[in-house]
Amino acid sequence: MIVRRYVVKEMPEAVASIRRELGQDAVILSTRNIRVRKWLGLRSERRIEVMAAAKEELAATAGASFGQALKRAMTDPAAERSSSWQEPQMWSQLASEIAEIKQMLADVRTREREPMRAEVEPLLRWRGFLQDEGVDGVLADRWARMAMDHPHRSSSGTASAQDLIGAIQADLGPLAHPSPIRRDSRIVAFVGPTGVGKTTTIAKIAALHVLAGQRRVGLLTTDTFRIAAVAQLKTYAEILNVPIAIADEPDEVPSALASLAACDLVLVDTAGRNFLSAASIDQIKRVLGPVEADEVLLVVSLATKPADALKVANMAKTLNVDKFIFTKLDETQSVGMIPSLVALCQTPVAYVTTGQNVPDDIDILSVQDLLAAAWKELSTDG
Ligand SMILES: Nc1nc2c(ncn2[C@@H]2O[C@H](COP(=O)(O)OP(=O)(O)O)[C@@H](O)[C@H]2O)c(=O)[nH]1
Ligand SMILES: [Mg+2]
Repeated sequence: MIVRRYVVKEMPEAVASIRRELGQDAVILSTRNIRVRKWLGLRSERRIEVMAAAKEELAATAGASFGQALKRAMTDPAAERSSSWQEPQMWSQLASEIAEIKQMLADVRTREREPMRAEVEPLLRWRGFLQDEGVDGVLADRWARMAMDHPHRSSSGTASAQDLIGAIQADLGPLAHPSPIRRDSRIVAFVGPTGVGKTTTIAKIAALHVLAGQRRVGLLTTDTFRIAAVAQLKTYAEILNVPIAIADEPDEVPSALASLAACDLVLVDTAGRNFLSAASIDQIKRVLGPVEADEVLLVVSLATKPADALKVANMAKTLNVDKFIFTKLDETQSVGMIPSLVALCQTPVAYVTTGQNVPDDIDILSVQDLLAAAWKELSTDG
């Protein structure tokens, strides 16, 4: 709908202009007498204001763009804004036309975006997978992009586990590989929050070494905080028939270690502490000093919230942690915490534990193994 305002001296003059500019089917909407100022407002003259509308022209301009029609209406001196635009009928027609144009624009945009979506679909799927697994958001984004940008992507159209895991492996380098206790390490200390499975994991590792029969294993506990904790390790020592030493205080550690001099692998249990407290970390540090461990393993439960696990790992930095042990894989559906912590702390994984059974429920797994299993599970579920 085109509405134009004509200001004329006589009505025939307006009719002629309307027919010429808006066509034969234009309709006159209203007429009224007005006064227009002349000579810098000193004089005024009588005029007739005529509002006219052309439906035909609407059809013509609809073929052109809305922008062009609007521009023409705005720049055309004959098309001044008029009060008759406020007529409800016209407003509603205009509103419905604007809604129609908006819809057309939205359709065009959607069509433009579609090929783009198909192109980034693998990126979205990889990122979604990692985030669902509990990988830190920034890392999930980084790894999904790396998989996208990999020059030798195996399947350019689809999101394959191989491409994503390959990208993560490339980013982590040697840290992606499992890093169990070294052959040349004699004293290995286990630290971590309360109840994560330190003592149970020590029992598993001790049992595997006893079964392998290659190293003489000894146990040292500094966890005398709870009577039950000492009893727990003593029970395992008895079952495995390995020597055990107990150090109540840090200054008792050297003599306890001396009693295990015949052992070529000493596993040191420590009291579980609140790792979010700096004072607790200091206490562990005091115990670890005289232990002089060849390796310090931080035990983290996969049943912990990823954000809390990251805080624990950050707090543990001052303990010179060499490796992680992730416990309770059987109690979680998501493994994202593992690559996240490995990348953020630049620390590899020694073992992953998968249940309460000693010694069976422990594994040496790479980040790739864990992610591949998680992806497979997701595909089977889906
Ligand atoms: N489900 C499950 N439970 C575990 C695992 N490892 C240890 N636990 C259990 O966690 C609880 C605490 O273990 P414990 O070794 O005493 O923890 P600590 O306080 O860190 O020494 C015990 O009930 C263990 O049986 C695991 O891998 N999976
Ligand atoms: Mg314990």
